[in-house]
Amino acid sequence: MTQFDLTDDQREIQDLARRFTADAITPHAAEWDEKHIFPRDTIRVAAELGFGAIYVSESAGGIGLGRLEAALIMEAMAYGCPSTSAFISIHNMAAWMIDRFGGQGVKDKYLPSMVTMDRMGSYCLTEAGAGSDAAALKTRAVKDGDHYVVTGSKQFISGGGENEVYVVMVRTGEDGPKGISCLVIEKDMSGVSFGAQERKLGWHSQPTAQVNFDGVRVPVENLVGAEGEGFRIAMMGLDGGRLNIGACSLGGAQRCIDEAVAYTKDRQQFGQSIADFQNTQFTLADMETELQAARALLYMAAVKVTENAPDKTRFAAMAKRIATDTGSSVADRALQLHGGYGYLMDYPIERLWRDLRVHSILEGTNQVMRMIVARDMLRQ
Ligand code: FAD
Ligand code: 2MC
Repeated sequence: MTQFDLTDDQREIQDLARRFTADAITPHAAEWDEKHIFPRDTIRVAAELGFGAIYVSESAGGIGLGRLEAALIMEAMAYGCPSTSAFISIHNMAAWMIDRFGGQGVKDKYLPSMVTMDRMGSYCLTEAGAGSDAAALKTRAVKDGDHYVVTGSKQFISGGGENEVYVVMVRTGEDGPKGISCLVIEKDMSGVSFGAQERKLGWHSQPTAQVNFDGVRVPVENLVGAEGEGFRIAMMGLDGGRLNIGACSLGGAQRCIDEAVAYTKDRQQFGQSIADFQNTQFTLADMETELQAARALLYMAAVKVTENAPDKTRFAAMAKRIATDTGSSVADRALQLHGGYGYLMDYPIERLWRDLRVHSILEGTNQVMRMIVARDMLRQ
């Protein structure tokens, strides 16, 4: 084993995730996409393997692995369905925030059922007026005895309307990042309501909706971290979330490459297989080279986040940016190599193309990723 290889344990978890994907995800993903089916039962089976709490501590019921292992799992599941894999990633992010920063009360209340994914978790940062400028959020939580009273609205929430647990960034103090806190809010609390399901280009196997809070009374015990720490907690959650979204692009793009290799060997034009054209070969070679380069950076960034390295945020941002842009570009070239058939739903490429597209936008746009990288470079 060299320093660039996965360990035996990492290969084992990767194999487990690949087998699960081949059995339970890949055969169904096209139908989930076409009919907009949210595969709750399959997701619960993923949780039985520990994939609902990959980096939640073992003491809280998670499997306590690192971020590289999480990336391997997300990448493997995205080979079958990037949308479902990303949904599980967001749940992991929400569960980790509770485990890492919550008090014993909030952990005991939510983590056992989140680990099994009997209750699924959403991450609520974005608002209509606060997207890239997340610290401008306005959802307000005002203390009233042993409760916070929460009023406001979160936009684009993955799992919105379906999930049971919402990890919500709210304003408890001054304007800007220092006035933000993190609260766990339940679907069934009085005053919680949801917008209509959004109609999207991709990510059809998971719901997305606005989440509204109208005077919701939330026990003070549901505060995660101290008042004013919410923005930092949200950003630390995203360091890992961004790796996972990048890994979802790697997995989806790998599938595109494998499909393109098989298709171009099989498809005959001008009396030969289209894989015999140098254009096809150079295109495949570039797809493979660029994806491997993105994967190498993402795995390195994942190790840095596990080890809490000082430059982990910069590396997570670089990795998210390159993995998601490369993933989409690989999917696009795979579609081109399939010709007209790539555009049809009979082949998986168009679904993967649609699913990967949003990865350059959410969990921080790729412009925001560049902002994070450049700010860190110029700070030094
Ligand atoms: P804007 O911030 O309005 O950006 C518009 C454009 O301006 C972008 O190209 C952006 O890069 C650019 N831009 C903005 N500021 C700058 C700048 N300073 N410099 C250069 N360019 C800039 N959010 C959650 O909290 N939880 C979720 O579960 C969640 N799930 C999502 C699921 C889906 C399907 C989608 C589409 C979004 C989801 N989001 C979620 C929201 C997502 O994180 C935001 O859409 C994203 O952060 C961008 O915010 P915005 O859409 O308001 O775009
Ligand atoms: N880890 C720890 N702390 C962090 C951090 C990180 N990764 N990033 C920022 N902070 C701290 C930072 O150190 C600062 O604290 P202090 O003043 O004590 O030094 C504080 O947080 C404020 O940070 P900034 O000054 O950088 O805040 P600013 O408002 O300038 O912008 C920016 C930060 C643009 C990076 C942030 O708003 C951002 O990431 N925007 C994109 C929003 C986003 O990613 N949304 C995703 C929603 S989730 C989603 O899409 C899903 C699908 C789930």
